[in-house]
Amino acid sequence: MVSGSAAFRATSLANLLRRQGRVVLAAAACVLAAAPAWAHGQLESAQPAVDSTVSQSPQRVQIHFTERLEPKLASVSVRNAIGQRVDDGKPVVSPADSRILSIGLNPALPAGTYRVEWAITAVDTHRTKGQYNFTVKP
Ligand SMILES: [Cu+2]
Repeated sequence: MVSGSAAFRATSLANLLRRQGRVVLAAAACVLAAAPAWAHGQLESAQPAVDSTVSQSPQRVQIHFTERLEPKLASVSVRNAIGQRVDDGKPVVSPADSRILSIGLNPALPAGTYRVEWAITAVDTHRTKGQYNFTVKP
């Protein structure tokens, strides 16, 4: 026959194990969330290319990501050296390939360095962001 206190101890142990199980699960989730950057939507390539110099004003900035994007949660902006936006404010995720995000630019950008800032949520729900420059030098 199990005494009251033994039963209590057994219950406590079971609760402790359950709690530790949750801690282990939470830790595993953290490790997964902190998985290497390649597991999330990262910039794969861009036109104009990252840190490139182009001789003609581009009509659009187009970024290829490593993962498919949630179109409603994708943003990108392009600013000149004094922080003014030079894009049309309408980021587009390609209907044909949801890894491609683009935005139109003002016509005939003057010579200068432009900063592209992007923020996306991949279909795996992970949000990533980044920025890079390109230079127009006719
Ligand atoms: Cu991810």
